[in-house]
Amino acid sequence: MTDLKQKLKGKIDNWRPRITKLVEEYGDVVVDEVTIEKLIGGMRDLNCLITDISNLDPNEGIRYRDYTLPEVFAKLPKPKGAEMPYVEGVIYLLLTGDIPNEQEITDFVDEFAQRRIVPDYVYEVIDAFPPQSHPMAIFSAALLTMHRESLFSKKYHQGISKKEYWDPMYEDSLNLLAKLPEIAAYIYAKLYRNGKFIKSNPNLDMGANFAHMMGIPAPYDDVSRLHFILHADHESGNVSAHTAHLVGSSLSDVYLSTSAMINGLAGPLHGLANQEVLIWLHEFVKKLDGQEPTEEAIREQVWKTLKAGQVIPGFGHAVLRITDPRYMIQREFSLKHMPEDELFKYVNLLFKVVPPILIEQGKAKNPWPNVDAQSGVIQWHYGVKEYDFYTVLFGIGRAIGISANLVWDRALQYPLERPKSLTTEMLEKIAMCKKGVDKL
Ligand code: NMX
Ligand code: MLT
Repeated sequence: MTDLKQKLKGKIDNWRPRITKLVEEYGDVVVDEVTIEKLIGGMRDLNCLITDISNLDPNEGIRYRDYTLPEVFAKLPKPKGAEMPYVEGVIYLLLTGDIPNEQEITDFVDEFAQRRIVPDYVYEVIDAFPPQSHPMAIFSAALLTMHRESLFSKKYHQGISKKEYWDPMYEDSLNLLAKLPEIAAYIYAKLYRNGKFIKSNPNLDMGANFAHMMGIPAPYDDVSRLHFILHADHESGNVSAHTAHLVGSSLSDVYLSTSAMINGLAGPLHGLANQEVLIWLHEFVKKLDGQEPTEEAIREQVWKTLKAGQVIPGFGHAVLRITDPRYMIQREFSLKHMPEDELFKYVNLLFKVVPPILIEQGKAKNPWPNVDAQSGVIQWHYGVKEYDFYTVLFGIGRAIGISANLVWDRALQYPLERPKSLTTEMLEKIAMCKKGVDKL
């Protein structure tokens, strides 16, 4: 057993009695109320999930294992000469709750690189997709195909004890995560580079290796590290994380669960918003036809979008009530590395102009930008101009949090997720009864 796995085992053994105690001694404690508004309104603000991997405070932003993002970036070890930490460090952190020391990260980076080889049939499946396919559909299918590699599935059918589920789940998770950059870079090469795929380099860390396979020089290695770390987790209620947890709760393996989460991430209200931001921006740039963007012109375009009944992509959030700290970190990176970028100038103006308009319109509960308002522009700057690929990059990052959750879900033996549903008539009857009226 590796040191990391041994450490994880110790943490799991210590954690299990806490969950048992909560259920056995405090199982009847009421945590939240289910109102009709919450039920019909997409369960917004309903406290009904459990995870220890990350937590989202509406007024602070995400914490990974209790570390704010600035703390994560300051504390995680970095490759020599790099501005951004090892992505492998955030995998370690989310799994164990610990910041790895130099020896631990070196061992883990080596172990991780050994897991990166992708079976040939995955490339064949990718090649079989028609060229017009969206990369998220290809990505999801590629992960689904690898279900046959699952150690968890194999052990389950051999009759492994429930207490041991987490172990093959952990192996599957690392095996899958290590292959994601390779699969994504291959999809990119197939769709946009006439199939010219650059083979991976096992001597590089995950971020540097991805930049190498994309054929983009430094600082794209740091851009990749930044991107994957920022997108790793956002507690458990977002569509991608919740999907993976739900699918995994039926004891589907990491491959099936991660493929499913990619499908949820591919919606325009969730991860696809990073692509939508670039589409929106480019329509506007085209309209201006070479003129410098002004606040007035942007205001007009924002109102036009809103009056057409559409959303402003990259703004608003279901939980956050401040500017997303992930936006701010990317903004600081952009101010440092690409302040003169044409599109960044637009993004800068949107940051100033959109929130007051959304406040004036009075609908969005959060008028501030989220992570997707900034991420695509950085990719664009460094040469990844095919914006339908951006959500694949989000997916690589998000798979990190997903798999840490799946390992711990199995370790703590969380059961099949199966809430009860009601009909409209039942809700009407409940409303009449609680309000003491005969008719609604
Ligand atoms: N532009 C215009 N209207 C908005 C926006 C926006 N950016 N954000 C919210 N609203 C509207 C929303 O459509 C709703 O309208 P209606 O009452 O007509 O249905 C109203 O404001 C209230 O919505 P909220 O309660 O503020 O937001 P909700 O929790 O339902 O949804 C989002 C959250 C993120 C789906 C929403 O803010 C949105 O559609 N944003 C644009 C898309 C986007 O950037 N998504 C990415 C989110 C981050 N991620 O990576 O997943
Ligand atoms: C995410 O990172 O998943 C998004 O910000 C959406 C969310 O948290 O609801």
